Amino acid sequence: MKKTIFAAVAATAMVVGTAASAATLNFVGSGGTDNSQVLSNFDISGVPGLADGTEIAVINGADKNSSNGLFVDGEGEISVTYTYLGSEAGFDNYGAIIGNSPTRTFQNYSDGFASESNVDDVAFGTQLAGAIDLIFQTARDNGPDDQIANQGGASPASENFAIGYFMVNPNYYVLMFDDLTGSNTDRDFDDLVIGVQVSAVPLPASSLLLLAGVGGLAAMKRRKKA
Ligand SMILES: [Ca+2]
Ligand SMILES: [Ca+2]
Ligand SMILES: [Ca+2]
Repeated sequence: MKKTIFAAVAATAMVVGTAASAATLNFVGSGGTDNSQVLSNFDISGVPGLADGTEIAVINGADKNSSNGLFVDGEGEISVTYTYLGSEAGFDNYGAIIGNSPTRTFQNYSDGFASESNVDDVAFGTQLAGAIDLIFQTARDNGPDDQIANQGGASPASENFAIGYFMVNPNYYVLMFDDLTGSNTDRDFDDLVIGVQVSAVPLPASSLLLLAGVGGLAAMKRRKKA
């Protein structure tokens, strides 16, 4: 009887683990005015395949809409790991994961925010299938910060702001913020660079606890018998 229950729990846990095993990233960039660009003056090293001459996907703040951006596909809760990869910028830039609080998760430390707390090189989150929750912002001394979000919307809605997207593999993309063009044009996409990695959430903690509980009960019964 107990063996049957244990086997059923173990089988359920395996099914849950299998169902959550696929999590992939998918970039959508339809309708943009500058859908791609070949990198030049890119000064962040260490990302395989990403260097001057690499063609990246691009969306700017003037043609952004909520159907574009980087999306994650998968079943149930999906783990997302955000990694700060570098920055070359004259402005104070930061990247924020919308679901996190406080919001300034990554920054380029150029000045002003050096004392900001809760800023780190790696951040972890979980989410359901849908748009990745990342925004890039340029801090201003006066007025609201200018920003562009992965999942749609830029403020102001200007081509001054753009995000570059580069696929390392179907589970890992690099998102590259370009903070200003116009009179300061460089479009080098290295003003704040964040890696986004997704994976299925491993065997749910609740299933592991259940297994441990069943095991513990069995052990207790054995001890009582002894
Ligand atoms: Ca550069
Ligand atoms: Ca730039
Ligand atoms: Ca730059």
